[in-house]
Amino acid sequence: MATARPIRCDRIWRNARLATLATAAPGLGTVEDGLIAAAQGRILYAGPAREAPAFDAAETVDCAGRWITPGLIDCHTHIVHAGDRAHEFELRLAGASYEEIARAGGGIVSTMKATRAASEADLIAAALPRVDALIAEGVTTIEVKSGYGLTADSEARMLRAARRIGSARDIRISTSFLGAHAVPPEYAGDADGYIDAVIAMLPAIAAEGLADAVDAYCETIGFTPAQVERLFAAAARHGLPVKLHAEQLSDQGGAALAARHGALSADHLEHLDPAGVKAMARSGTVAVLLPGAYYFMRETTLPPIDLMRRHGVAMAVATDCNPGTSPLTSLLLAMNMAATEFRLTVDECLAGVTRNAARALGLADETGTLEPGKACDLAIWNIERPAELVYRMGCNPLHARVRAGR
Ligand code: DI6
Ligand code: FE
Repeated sequence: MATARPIRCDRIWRNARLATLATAAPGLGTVEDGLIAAAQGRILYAGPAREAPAFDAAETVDCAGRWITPGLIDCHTHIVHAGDRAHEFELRLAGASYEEIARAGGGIVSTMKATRAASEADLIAAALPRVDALIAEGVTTIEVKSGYGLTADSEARMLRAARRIGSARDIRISTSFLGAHAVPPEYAGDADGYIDAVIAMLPAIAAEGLADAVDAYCETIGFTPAQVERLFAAAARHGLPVKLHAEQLSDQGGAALAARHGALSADHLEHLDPAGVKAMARSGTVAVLLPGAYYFMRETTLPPIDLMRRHGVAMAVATDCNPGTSPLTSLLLAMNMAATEFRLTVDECLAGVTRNAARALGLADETGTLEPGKACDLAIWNIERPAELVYRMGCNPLHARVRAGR
């Protein structure tokens, strides 16, 4: 019988242990003696070397037994913003409350002022060191929200800056319009009027393709479910998927509202109730856990992790990188916090920054697992076992990062 001709490809990674996170595989979908082949930036094969077809590769990389995971995905960040809130951090250490700080012009409003005063180039320059910190840990996709401009021009400028980061660095950027982050001073006391203004921002943002999703902050200090409902209906009219900051400080029924709108994700969820868990399970809405904000704000109410497990709600883990409640630029440390504070398992943490994070961004067909047809986004690690990626704090064992096969 004629032997099959070798399949031409651009690159092969061999002599590697794979954590494929493959959709149907149990646990991490590990492969002991694995091989990955890629062509034109896409994965052709990822699996046991002994079962691989013959490849004729332009380049072969011997991984010397190192582990390979999918490139990491940080699916919830406010990484584009100007200024910082280090002074507030000192005030809080000295005993000031958030209300006192907010009344003194601190909080989101202080970041809003700095962001409104920044040019697009300033915003990019301020974000790049934070983006580079994530890239250094093997991150290949970052979600970036607006939400510190709170006017049509400044929100669009934030989203343009986010898009341009995807050109300034070899990184996939997913953007979320978060005009409904806080009520700006010019609308003080008129949250409904401001939601009308946010809805009026959508046509231009959609026409320019600036947002991949629409997000909102459903909270006592944010927007009510009724206001979020109006925004989500408008997002649907513009064909934009939605996601929601929900149940961070109280139970507003935000997650159930998000689930009713088929939201990609509901995020934070410390105060999520059983009805919300069931609604998310039914709609397939991903639970994005943000342990950095829980830790930094010294929260004490844990998200209902075990209930979400029992109902099969997919859980993701992200940094929530923002200057007020989670100035965190390490997704590895976010995984350690998710395990240490929220008791996620190692497998759940790794799925939370790969396969489930991709789902939270509507990118499940594009990235997040080592499977044929997906982008060849890889992280290659100097570790003996995957648990090391969650166990250590402040250590980065990345050996190499591959984005779209390069
Ligand atoms: N939840 C948060 O924790 C941040 N935004 C949000 O919706 C806070 C943002 C800030 O304090 O700058
Ligand atoms: Fe957030």
